[in-house]
Amino acid sequence: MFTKKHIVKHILCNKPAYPHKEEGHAFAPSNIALVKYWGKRDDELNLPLTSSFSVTLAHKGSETFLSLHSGETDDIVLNDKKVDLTHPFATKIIQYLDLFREKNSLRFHVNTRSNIPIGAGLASSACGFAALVLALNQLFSWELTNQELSILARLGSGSACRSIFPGFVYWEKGLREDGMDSFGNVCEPTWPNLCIGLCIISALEKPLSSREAMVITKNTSFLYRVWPDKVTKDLVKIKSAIDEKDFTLFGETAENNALTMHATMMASHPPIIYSQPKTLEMMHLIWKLRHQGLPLYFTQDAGPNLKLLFLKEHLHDVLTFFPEIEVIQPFLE
Ligand code: 2P0
Repeated sequence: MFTKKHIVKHILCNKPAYPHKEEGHAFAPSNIALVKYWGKRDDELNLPLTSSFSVTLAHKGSETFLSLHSGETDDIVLNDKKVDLTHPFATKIIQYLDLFREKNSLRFHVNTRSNIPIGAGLASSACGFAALVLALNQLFSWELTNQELSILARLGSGSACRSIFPGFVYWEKGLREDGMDSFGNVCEPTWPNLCIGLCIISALEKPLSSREAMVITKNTSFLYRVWPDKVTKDLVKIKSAIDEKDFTLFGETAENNALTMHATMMASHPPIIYSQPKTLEMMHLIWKLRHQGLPLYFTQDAGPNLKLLFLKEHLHDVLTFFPEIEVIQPFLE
């Protein structure tokens, strides 16, 4: 049984234990899964039961400044406000930083700015941990490979291993017990006219974390037994859709994968439903517009918000019906 500390020690052997610089500074974008990660084979190391596939969101994400701090405790600032160290946002960061200070008592000042809502199913922990590990790499001058950075980010939050890379990213589930073969990889080709529309229905923090919801789903949902097979098939379809630039296959695969994940959650005990009435209203509008000929699809993560999927030539039409969305072009920025 491997712990996070074993993995950190293994990756950082012969690397500097003290910072060489005054400050580490990094930005990491958020990512949206098109074929979802839902359920783990190892809860300690965030090793997934299935591989997954995502698209990275260019400029939407977290920027982190990291320096040493002379106080007794870490000091954590989020969007210019000091965070109470007992708040879950802070405890997660402190526990993660503990992995990197075994033989010394370094304390850190962590200053993070995020341009996405925190804990609202917009992958804030993915970009947060990716930015933190990139900032650590800079501060300590470790010069780690992207593969090593991806593995370290995964120890903070599974989906963070995909946020180390731009564009389409495939997270290989890996087979090893130590998870050294479970990390993100960039997937070619790109899709320059792909657009993602962030449709924020609620930016409030979700009542049940993805981490808890995954465990409940895996342990209690009758439908979970078919989920890994569904993911395997959808991974083949999404890659083929991208290779062939078949947007119908792309949208149908992503939307159906998200709905299957939510159906699997709904069949849990207790049931898990992240959607709100407005989420369903939006889905019906999307289906109606599609029926009328607009190639528009959605995906949904562990929250009520939808991410619209469409091509740039339909931007004007999409904005007519969804004027409030924020549009991201992952391959142009
Ligand atoms: C994903 N999600 O593939 C899926 C789809 C949400 C829905 O990965 O416990 O914060 O830190 O590994 O990565 C969100 O879960 O969970 C997530 P942990 P994480 O994007």
